[in-house]
Amino acid sequence: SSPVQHSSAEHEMVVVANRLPVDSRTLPDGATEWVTSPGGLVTAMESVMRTVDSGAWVGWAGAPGEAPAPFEADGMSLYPVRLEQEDVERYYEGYSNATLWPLYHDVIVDPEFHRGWWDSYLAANRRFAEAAAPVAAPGGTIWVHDYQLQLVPRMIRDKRSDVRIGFFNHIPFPSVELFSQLPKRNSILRGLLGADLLGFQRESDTLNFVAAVRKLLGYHVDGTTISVPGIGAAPVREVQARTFPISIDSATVSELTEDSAIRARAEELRRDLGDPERIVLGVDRLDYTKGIRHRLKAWGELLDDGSIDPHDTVMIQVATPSRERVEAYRQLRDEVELTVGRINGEHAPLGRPAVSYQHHSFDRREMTALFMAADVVLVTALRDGMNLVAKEYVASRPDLQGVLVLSEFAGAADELRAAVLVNPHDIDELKAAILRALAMPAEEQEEAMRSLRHQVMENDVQAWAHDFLQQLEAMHTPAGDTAPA
Ligand code: ADQ
Repeated sequence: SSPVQHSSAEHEMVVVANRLPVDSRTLPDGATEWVTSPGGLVTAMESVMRTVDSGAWVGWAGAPGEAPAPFEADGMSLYPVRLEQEDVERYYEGYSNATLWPLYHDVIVDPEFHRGWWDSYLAANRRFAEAAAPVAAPGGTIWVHDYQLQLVPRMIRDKRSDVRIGFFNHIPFPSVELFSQLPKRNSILRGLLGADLLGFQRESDTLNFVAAVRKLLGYHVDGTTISVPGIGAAPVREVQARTFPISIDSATVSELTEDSAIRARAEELRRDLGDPERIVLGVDRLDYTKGIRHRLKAWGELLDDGSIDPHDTVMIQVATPSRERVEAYRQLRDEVELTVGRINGEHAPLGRPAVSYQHHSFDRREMTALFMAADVVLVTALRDGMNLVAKEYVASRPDLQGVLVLSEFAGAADELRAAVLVNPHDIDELKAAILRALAMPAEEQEEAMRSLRHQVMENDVQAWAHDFLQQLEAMHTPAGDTAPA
């Protein structure tokens, strides 16, 4: 790939994430075209990037091997990081998704520990840091995202003492007892503490992190201020750990519901399902943290004991393909598909499903139509940093109808108190919650949905990003005004 022109690459704001916000598409003539992937983070950063003169995004372009040369997209400079096939297997599928992911989600499946994976995580993190450090302007801001890149803040700090460094963890941070299992746990903590501001989804995550720092590193902690001792004669640095619950682009989602084609599609969806009285919907990446098995178990039992009549109530389960090369995900897919097959075999009326199972992706418009058609949405995560599906459903219901059943173990439960909150491990409780949601009178739905909407519309992803960056700005005056030679 062609080299980055460091001297000319001085960006006030640099985002570092595992993935770039674009996907490549090969055109008929063999050329590559880049298409923006409209994730929540991209949306959040768009509004931030508009307020700075020049923004950059550092990340992997999604294909192993040689990285494309830096390029411009949507008014941002994109700096692709190279990952070889072996890095993808060890750093990404291995240490990130088979070690950290299960451990940080309270060991729903056993985390795997392999020394080779750690070496690869370290090397890949270094590559991201080396790509990010030179592109920030003197005194600029670098915002690092998520569990794949926990060593990056410190690595950047070692090269650039003049920049502000923020880190946001999108997934939970586990209790110190669980975190202590992690080989190289102290390196992870020290890596994170290279940042000036560390953001977490819920208050309990922030407290867990601070407790781990206190217990495992023995650093002085005063509330959420952590004193990181300097090496040698270097002064003590103060690092803040705070809570910033992420959100969605609420207004855009809500406005989509006014689109007449999407409204028509919502009605058509119901007709296609045989015009049931009730539609119950689940939307998740096919991930063991999402509690899909628990949900199907509850649903199957409700059909078995006759509490739900499949002639008038249909469940749609959208399960986006995810991490299909990781063993636990293959196994989950098999189990989910077996269970759906069994439920349909036993309960589906001729010619229509009891559970309509969709193992593919939908675009935003189709997703909005689904939310508009759904009388009940089930979010039954066993552990989830936030869960944006819960917020998307609320934003899709300006009509103030529909019921959200929400797991206490999703970060969203801290804010969405008017949902029907459940412990998804308790199948009886989950069944009762589903029945309660299905029976909820319109006025009660309206009251709950009004309160939920107030929360989601007021606190959107733009506000989240601005809040984080404002606090980062406020807490740290960069040491020098010039980048090191
Ligand atoms: P995820 O684990 O991916 O995110 P979530 O917050 O629910 O979980 O976000 C999933 C997104 O993908 C939603 O916007 C949803 O609409 C979309 N999606 C799901 N299935 C889809 C499909 N079939 N087609 C199209 N879109 C689909 C991680 C953490 C979360 C945290 C987010 C953001 O695990 O806890 O909320 O990051 O920080």
